[in-house]
Amino acid sequence: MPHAELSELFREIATLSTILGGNVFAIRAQERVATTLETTPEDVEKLAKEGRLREMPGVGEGTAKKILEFFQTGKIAELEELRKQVDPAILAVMRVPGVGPKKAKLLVDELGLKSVEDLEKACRDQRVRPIQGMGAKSEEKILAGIASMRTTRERTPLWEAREAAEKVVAHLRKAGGATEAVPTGSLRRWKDTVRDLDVLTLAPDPAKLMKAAATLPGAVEVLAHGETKTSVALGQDRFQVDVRVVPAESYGAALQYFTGSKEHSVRLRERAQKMGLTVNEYGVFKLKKDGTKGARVAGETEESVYEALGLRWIPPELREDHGEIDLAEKGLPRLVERRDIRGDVHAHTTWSDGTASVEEMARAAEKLGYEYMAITDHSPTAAYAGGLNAEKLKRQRAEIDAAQKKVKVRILHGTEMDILPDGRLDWPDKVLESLDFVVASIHQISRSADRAANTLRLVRALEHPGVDLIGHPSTRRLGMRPGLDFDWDEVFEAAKKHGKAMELNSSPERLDLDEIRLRQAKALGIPIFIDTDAHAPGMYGNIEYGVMQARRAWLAPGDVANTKTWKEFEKWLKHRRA
Ligand code: DGT
Ligand code: CA
Ligand code: CA
Ligand code: ZN
Repeated sequence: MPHAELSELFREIATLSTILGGNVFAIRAQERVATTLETTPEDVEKLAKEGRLREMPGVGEGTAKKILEFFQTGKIAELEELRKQVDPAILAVMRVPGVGPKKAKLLVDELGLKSVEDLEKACRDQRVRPIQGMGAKSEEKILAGIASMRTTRERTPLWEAREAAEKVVAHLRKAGGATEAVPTGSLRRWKDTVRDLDVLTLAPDPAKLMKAAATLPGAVEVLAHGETKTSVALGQDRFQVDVRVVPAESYGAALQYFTGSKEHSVRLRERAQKMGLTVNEYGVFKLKKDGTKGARVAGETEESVYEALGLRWIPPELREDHGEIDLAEKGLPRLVERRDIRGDVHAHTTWSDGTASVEEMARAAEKLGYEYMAITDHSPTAAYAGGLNAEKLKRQRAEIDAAQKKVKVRILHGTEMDILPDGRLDWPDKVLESLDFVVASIHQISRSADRAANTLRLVRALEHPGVDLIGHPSTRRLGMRPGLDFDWDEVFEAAKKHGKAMELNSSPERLDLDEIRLRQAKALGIPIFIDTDAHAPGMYGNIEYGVMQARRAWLAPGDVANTKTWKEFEKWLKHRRA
């Protein structure tokens, strides 16, 4: 099994050695090791433990030592040393397509570049062509490379941004000495996708913090570098990270300001004005008669900022100017919380494309304190996902009965059944009647189908008495493809008419229904199940994403069907089936 991380480290050794003019044969050897690690069928860590690393092609004594070092310490000292010796500007310039390590070093050395922007300017000013081996053509090519590298996707899925943020925060604490480092902006507000990452920090040595920000691992370009703000582009996608450092006394005000949303903050400032106050990222201040700023009244904590404006603290996920500010005078309505969730009704096992058994999934649900859970493996048409046939479904029931004897959590035997392109269902009625819970989902996507056909597909499924819940209704995959085009009014009307529920699929790749549709469904009184579509026990934890999105849509516990106790839920199911 390939070891991607180690492979990348060896590739980095080769690249850095090339820049530093290392021995060509030694460099080739490192590259070979990188390729081996990238493609090996062996478990490298196991080989290391058993002292068998040298059985891998191209791995000699020196390499084996480095691999062992990596497993023991998490790093390779030689690589750390090389990283120190190489000018980060060279690494940044190397990310321009068509610019290799040697050319990057030449350009940086000859032109004193600090960033890709400097290189861009040098090309425009025709300062590259006089360099030995370069010409007018080279300038053109470099400019084209820079342009292509700047065309990136607009928004990044929240889960990816959160993963990046975790690394950024760890680096700023470790290398920058940050005492506080928190992601703000849309990420803190749990928006399903974010444009960029805004990190706010406190640090005893702000210059050191800014330097750490400029040298974030994976940074391909430093976009801005100042005393209080540094911005970099990370990775191939050039995901932008803005890092700010503020004085401790304005931390709360800055946290509020950079969390936004802009609309929320604008509304907050209007309120301040009426109270004879003014708010900015440094604090809340008295407003003097002549309109200038007077004494500071709050700012150290976020709570103090809201308090100075006569408000209770507002959770970030609600800060979108949807009426939260006026309500926060007296207290916001009680919205759904993680602890309200009493069961997860969408999960897969090894019977189809999950990684764990029925019992393992049930135990994981039980550990979360759930009263009930449903096993919903795929139906026959979903062959690519190991869809079950009727015979297997029967055997699965036996396994569920056996598992039920060992756990307290109530296990429902369900299915996630494909809704076929014409709206027919993948299981015959007789099978549906034998199941405890039926999720119906669209998986095969036909881009040629139009809005009317898509709508009919869902409406037909909603009309069928055997269906309880529509899974990931829009079919969107964040950062990959938008949802299908539906007439949502018609879809929700059918759900309402037939007493069906709609899913908020908490898989961070989906988060489907989205906020807007959730509000629409809530207004119509359509029950929403927040579930995870877990394919492994650890994935039940994704419920947090769903709950936060539900809160952004202002769903209360009563709007969410799986806040019901098992008794209530059982009644609901019986009533539906009667
Ligand atoms: P996005 O587009 O996903 O990055 O969304 P945000 O909300 O993270 O937006 P961003 O990164 O432009 O700014 C972060 C926060 O900083 C924003 O939520 C509020 C604050 N902010 C930025 N620019 C302005 C501005 O011009 N006026 C106000 N009032 N606030 C701003
Ligand atoms: Ca942002
Ligand atoms: Ca920003
Ligand atoms: Zn599923």
